[in-house]
Amino acid sequence: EIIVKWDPSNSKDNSQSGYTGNVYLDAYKLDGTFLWRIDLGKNIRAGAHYTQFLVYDFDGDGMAEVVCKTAPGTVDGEGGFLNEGPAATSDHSADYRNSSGYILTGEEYLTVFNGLSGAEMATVSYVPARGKVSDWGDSYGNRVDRFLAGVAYLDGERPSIVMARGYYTRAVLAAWDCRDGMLVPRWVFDSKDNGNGAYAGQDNHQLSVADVDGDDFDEIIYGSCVIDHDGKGLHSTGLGHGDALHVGDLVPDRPGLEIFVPHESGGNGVSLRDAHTGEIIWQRKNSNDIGRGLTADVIAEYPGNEFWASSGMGVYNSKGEIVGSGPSINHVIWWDGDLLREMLDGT
Ligand SMILES: [Ca+2]
Ligand SMILES: [Ca+2]
Ligand SMILES: [Ca+2]
Ligand SMILES: [Ca+2]
Repeated sequence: EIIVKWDPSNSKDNSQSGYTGNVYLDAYKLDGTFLWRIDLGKNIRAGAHYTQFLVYDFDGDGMAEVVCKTAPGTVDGEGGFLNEGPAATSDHSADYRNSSGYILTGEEYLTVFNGLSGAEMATVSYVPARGKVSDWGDSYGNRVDRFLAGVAYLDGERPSIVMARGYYTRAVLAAWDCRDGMLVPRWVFDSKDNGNGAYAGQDNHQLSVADVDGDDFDEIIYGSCVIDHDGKGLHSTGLGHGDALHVGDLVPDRPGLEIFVPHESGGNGVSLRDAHTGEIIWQRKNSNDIGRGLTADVIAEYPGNEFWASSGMGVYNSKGEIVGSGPSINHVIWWDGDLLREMLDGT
């Protein structure tokens, strides 16, 4: 099966005001047969940063569930309004959109849906609540609604749901397990909590999941910081927000995994760091917003991966030495059957 998120043609980036149409999640068989539609309703805005949905077998029954943020007015795949947990008392006719099209009031939920039918299984209040909009970096509603999500084996055996809010300032990650038709909280990490200040403002437009310390439990790579499997901070470099990140055994002759991030500000350029300790292996500074960065093994004569980024930053080998310039920066692919990768762009 395939799950498709339909954004309306008037979908908006968070930075742009205006009303948007409804967002749908549709399920199809691979032969195109339509299975069900979830209509997120008028109180979920359409745009790239609002709906991060996960499709995975979280409860271990052999079939995938669908998890995403929902609101009063959301209709499940069987055609009914949400009615579990806090949604049992929702006013589904409420319209929380303000005159600029932002949704800065009203209840926010997290719902798990049955993958076979699209039926609501469980709904809980979204963690964290939006609280004061300006706590997230602005008062008009851009940064409060930056959401990320991922699947992680936090206990080393079964998959957990990780839902996150905020990355320019305050950052909160909430881990949930789906057990016996319920959403069970596992932990919450909040950069506002005592001792977590170094973790504010460090995240990217995405997160990654990897076991960076080799204990068989997954960690969350949250841009320039990493959250341990138990919901505690593991490290933060303080190099701040970036638009891309890559984690893996990028430098094979060095033990463990490495993380490559291009950074947006502070002249921080690009950094390669130890994924466990956060130790900077090398950094190349640049005064620009480095909006693109990519890594892959593309040159055989240098061991391991090469690294490149926008603003004319060139291609570096794993030691951080310049070895080339200018390939495209969006995607790489194994195209011609050897172990070196090729560029994929403009698709
Ligand atoms: Ca399942
Ligand atoms: Ca681990
Ligand atoms: Ca390595
Ligand atoms: Ca290489």
